[in-house]
Amino acid sequence: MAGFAQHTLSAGWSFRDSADESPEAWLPVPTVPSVVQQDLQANGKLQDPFIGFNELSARWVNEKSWTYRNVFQKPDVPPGSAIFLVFDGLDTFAKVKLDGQTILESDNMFLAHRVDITKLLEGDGEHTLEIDFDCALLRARELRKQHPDHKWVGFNGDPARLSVRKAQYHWGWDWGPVLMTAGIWREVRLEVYSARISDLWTELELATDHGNAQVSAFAELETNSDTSYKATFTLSLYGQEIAKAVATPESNVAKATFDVQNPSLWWPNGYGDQTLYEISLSLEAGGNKLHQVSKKFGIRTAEVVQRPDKHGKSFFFRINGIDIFCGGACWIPADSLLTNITPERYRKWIELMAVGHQVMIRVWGGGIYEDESFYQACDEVGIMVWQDFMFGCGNYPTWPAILESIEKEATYNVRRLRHHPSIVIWVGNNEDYQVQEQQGLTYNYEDKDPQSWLQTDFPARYIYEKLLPDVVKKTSPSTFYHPGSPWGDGKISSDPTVGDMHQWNVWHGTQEKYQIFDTLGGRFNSEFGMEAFPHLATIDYFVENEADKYPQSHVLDFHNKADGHERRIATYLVENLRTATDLETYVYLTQVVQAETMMFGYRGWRRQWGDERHCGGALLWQLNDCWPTTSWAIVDYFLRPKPAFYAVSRVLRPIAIGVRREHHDWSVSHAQPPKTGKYELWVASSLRKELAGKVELRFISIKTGREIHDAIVHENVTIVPNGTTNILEGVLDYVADEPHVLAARVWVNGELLARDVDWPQPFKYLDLSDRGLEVTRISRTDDEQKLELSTRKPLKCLVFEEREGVRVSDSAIDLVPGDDQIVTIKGLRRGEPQLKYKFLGQ
Ligand code: BMA
Repeated sequence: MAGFAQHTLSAGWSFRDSADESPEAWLPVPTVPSVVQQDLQANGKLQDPFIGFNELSARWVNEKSWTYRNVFQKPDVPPGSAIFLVFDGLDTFAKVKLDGQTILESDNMFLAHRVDITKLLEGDGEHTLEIDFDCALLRARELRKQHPDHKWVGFNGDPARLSVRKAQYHWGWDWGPVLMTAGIWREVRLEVYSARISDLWTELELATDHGNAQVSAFAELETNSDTSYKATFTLSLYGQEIAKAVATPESNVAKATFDVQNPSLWWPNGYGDQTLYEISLSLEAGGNKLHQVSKKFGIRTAEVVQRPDKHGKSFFFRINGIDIFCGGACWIPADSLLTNITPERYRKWIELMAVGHQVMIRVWGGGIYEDESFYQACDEVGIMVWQDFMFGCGNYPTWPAILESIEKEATYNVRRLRHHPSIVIWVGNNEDYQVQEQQGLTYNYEDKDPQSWLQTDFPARYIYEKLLPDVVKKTSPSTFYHPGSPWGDGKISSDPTVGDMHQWNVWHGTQEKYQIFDTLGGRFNSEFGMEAFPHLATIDYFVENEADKYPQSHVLDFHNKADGHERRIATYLVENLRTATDLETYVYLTQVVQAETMMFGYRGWRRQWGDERHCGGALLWQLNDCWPTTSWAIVDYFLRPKPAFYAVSRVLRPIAIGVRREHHDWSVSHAQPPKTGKYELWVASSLRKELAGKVELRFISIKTGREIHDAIVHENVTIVPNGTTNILEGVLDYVADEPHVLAARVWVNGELLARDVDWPQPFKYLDLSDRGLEVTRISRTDDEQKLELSTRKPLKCLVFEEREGVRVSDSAIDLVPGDDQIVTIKGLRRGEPQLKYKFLGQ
């Protein structure tokens, strides 16, 4: 018997508009996987839709159907083997024909397919594969029309999208263009085999003392009943085999159990190693090796702790018995054209998170179940994944065929991803319960009969509270399932005492001041955000005319899809900063606002972690962009971090210090200065050891740079592990004092570990001219230099230019006299111009 062979069908494709049957209509496809917009661009039929207003001139593509064709040679098929055509993903309404015969029809882009084509390929030689992709935009509208009784409501994109199992952001979102892709978006190949390992997975039991782990390995096989097989499982660590077990498969299942003594555990970044074990299975018959499959997995436990406490009911993650404050970000697909994203680009995104001390990423429900390489990077770097199922911002329909498709989709994707130690939670949807609440759709928590939910005007409750949890329980039983983001045990989804919460009353909603962000949080803040412009270099990419490079230009507005963005950005700018009209300064100012907003949120929520896990984590909206745009992203489409990235990174360091004065709302008090006010100082630690530290607080005049009081120094402070140490409280005498900053630092064993500077608010009232900044290069090698920053007077938010290939160790820096800071710049070659920088009031 012959072994498993595969032939990727990436070359030799052509495509055409399905309606154009002329022979000249066929155009070459550079490579598959691809989507039609890419292929049209490659043929000069479409301009880069990310530039200028090109999105509009690409609209015609959205309304067409497309046909892809490949003529291939029949591969060698040894006797006893069958031949399968395998698709890892088709986007979306696809009819697949082989030599004119329909062999597959699919309407769900999140599914893979496998078709036995042995019979059809009986004749040798060439065969023609043709795939018609019907227009998803129009099909969605038809489906909607066919179901007039359903309430088609939601936010973002045409509500007809709810009828189609295709990435929902393709219909346009409040950060993304309408680009309806179509095509073979994941690998397609021929597989030839007599027997196959169709799945391989492990289930783990880790002893509470972590002294040993039982690893049960399972495999599902496709075999012939009249052959006897041998299945050999191998367990390895760092490429070395550590155990082996031979099993005789029974009814297409093989199983082995390993006892691993003193296992090396998988930990999130910053908490320990990201050890990955490898399980492989080799299938043999009659001395022939038929197929081999390997998977990497981690040994760890992951829990979501929900227990009653003084704040309500907790919601936090515990990994290997350690409570972990989940500072991180929400993730959207990294491109509107998904096939643009390479494994290297995924890797860069995930590595950037680790640099920023983030430990959790939330794969948001309006995108896709991500590529294998995304989760692999998360496993290796130690970023925990909060994985939504792909439903977002709508009232989803539940006719029988769509429910069946959803069940297949969920089962396929949970099976595909269940070995990744990074995935610690599956979540039913994004904000669909908010749609239910806002639209007054039926939801009676006490009604526990799933069939009855299907009869209501919110039938998708059946998906989130019956279908999906059943799939997770069956397929990945040790992974926690949560019905929605946000969701709070059937209470209103904005309840701050239970479950997770999306806090949009800064920016959207009531547009609260960002200075009070921490008071608006819940038990786990899985979304909150503030927009900022992307970097100038990114703007240069999509704004073609110099004349359009001003903050409110038509094309810049076009590259901001958020409702009311002008007035929201303007509100936060006008409330806080002296505004500007030149683009460069304007970009910078919006970024200062975003950095401050994120800092105020994270800093306070991390402090609350120490108060009985009042806040279990914070995932900002959003890490990334799918095209060059103004959005809530803290890193823009070209992976250029905005200042907020650095602000968040500082607040999430293993040891962080916080100092803040009481909020005084200047606008409601008619701009009268406060007469008095408290301040507080604390240290947050995510380390497992108790530490002894030294803490210092200085009071420095903004006008003169001199200290207006003696500094307060506390030697030998005990810093509690994995929590918050409240160190100081005091009262500021505003009448006697001149405007001053509170500058705090903490040292452990003589090493300066963290700083924080608290400023009087708002910045617009402060005179920040004449700061006396000095930037001195103190060392340089071929690709690294160190700059020393010093100042005569307190300075706010010094931001370095972001340049391709150049990394700065810190940016968005607050600097005070007597505390010089050193910044390392990597990747800047000799002879290249120095990085430009900007600070507030410059
Ligand atoms: C959240 C997300 C997205 C949206 C964002 C900004 O609620 O779930 O739907 O892009 O708000 O409005």
